[in-house]
Amino acid sequence: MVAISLFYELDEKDMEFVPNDGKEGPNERGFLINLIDSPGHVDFSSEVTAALRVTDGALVVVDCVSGVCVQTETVLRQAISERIKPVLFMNKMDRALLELQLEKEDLYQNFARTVENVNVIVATYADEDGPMGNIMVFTAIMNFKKDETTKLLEKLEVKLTHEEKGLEGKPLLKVAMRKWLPAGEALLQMICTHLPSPVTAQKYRMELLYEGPHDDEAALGIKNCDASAPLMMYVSKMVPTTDKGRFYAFGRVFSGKVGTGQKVRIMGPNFIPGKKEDLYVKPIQRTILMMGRYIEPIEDVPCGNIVGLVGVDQFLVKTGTLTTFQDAHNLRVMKFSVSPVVRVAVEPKNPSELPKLVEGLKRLAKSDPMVQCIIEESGEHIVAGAGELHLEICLKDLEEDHAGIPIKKSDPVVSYRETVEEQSEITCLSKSPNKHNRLFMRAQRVSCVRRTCAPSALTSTT
Ligand SMILES: Nc1nc2c(ncn2[C@@H]2O[C@H](COP(=O)(O)OP(=O)(O)OP(=O)(O)O)[C@@H](O)[C@H]2O)c(=O)[nH]1
Ligand SMILES: [Mg+2]
Repeated sequence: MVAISLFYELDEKDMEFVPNDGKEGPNERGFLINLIDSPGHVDFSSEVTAALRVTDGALVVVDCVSGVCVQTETVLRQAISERIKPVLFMNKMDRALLELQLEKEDLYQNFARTVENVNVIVATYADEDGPMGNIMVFTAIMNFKKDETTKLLEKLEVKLTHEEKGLEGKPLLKVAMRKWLPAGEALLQMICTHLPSPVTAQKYRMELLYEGPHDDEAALGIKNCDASAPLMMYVSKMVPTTDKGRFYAFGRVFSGKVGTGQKVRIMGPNFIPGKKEDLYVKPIQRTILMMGRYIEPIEDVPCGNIVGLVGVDQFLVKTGTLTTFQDAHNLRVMKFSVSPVVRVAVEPKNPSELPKLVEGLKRLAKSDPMVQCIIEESGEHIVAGAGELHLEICLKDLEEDHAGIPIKKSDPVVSYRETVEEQSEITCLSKSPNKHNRLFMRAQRVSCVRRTCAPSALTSTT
């Protein structure tokens, strides 16, 4: 995960597209954008969950050659269930043009299909009248014909230098695209005009985020994104620091302000209001801003922003709520779309290094939102991850980084946690992508003696 904070100023003429937050007077043209990059592979979708919790909008990038894939659907579903507004960005236009050599019409159909597929997913998972109901989709579409290039470029008011006019093919396309639709510019404009500000988003996100009564001081502070209300912050991820074995507690301030030296209540996921379990009251050692690979110290950070905290990692395992409000309840724990079902037993190659392994496992557990490090009754140390790739990366980190010792690993084992108990009551229907085939499906229990094909499927062509 990489986070960065950017400042962007919209042109005066673009300001009319920015919805007003209900504030008096004209909107300001400057925008502070907190950007978090998360991996796309399904094994790491817990990283997506952790990033979604602390943002209000999602920039979903779809490669226009591959189109909408399973993972696009997963990410969109996750975003919508957290009431995160998605916008679509299609990239790799150049590949569609240069490698696939698609004709105008095919190209258009290709792009239109991606947009349609995304809209179908959004319509499937969003409430009719909820805040996700009306999604703006921004697409950059272009149809190029080599012979018409000059005319087209004139029309688009793309001015080329004398040297650039001599280019052709891919280099020319690159220059023209950069001038016509510079990706960075287009992205930032889209973010500023279509994604909600924290003031807008927290109004409808509070009821999903807060476990306590929806009218207490914390709830109102979150709902109104009020910097003068008590602090409510959610830590969604522990980010390793350069100081070996230590982590920044990374999260979002939803209400009030967090600052260096401030005394806060640190509440883990098992905290119950009124009890002392999973609760620490400690000062914040330092607050920092994540700037890609670098960090910058910052005195305090008001609600609506993401921040890293130094010194909190000792009191939280992976996630938690920080507050200055005595009666605050927890911010709701994140709901992951994957579970740690692939398990491997680990032991040190050299038995005397067991303490290092145990310490390493603790660090590994902290560093990843999903991974579980368990000690079985037999004394075996188990590492459980969301998939084989996820486990492989975790074990590599454990060996090279967290424990720093050679490790023996068993083969991965998948524990099945779900099964079909009885025949399903309803038949589900699905259509193939070209909509010509209908698939009807019912689940039923597989008998132990007779191994039949479990889901009975029936296909008909319409
Ligand atoms: N031709 C072409 N290649 C692109 C374009 N955009 C990105 N790429 C290439 O696609 C590859 C993958 O890009 P990444 O940014 O790593 O993709 P990602 O989605 O972040 O991947 P993960 O983080 O692993 O999920 C890189 O080699 C990029 O250079 C584009 O518009 N055209
Ligand atoms: Mg990436």
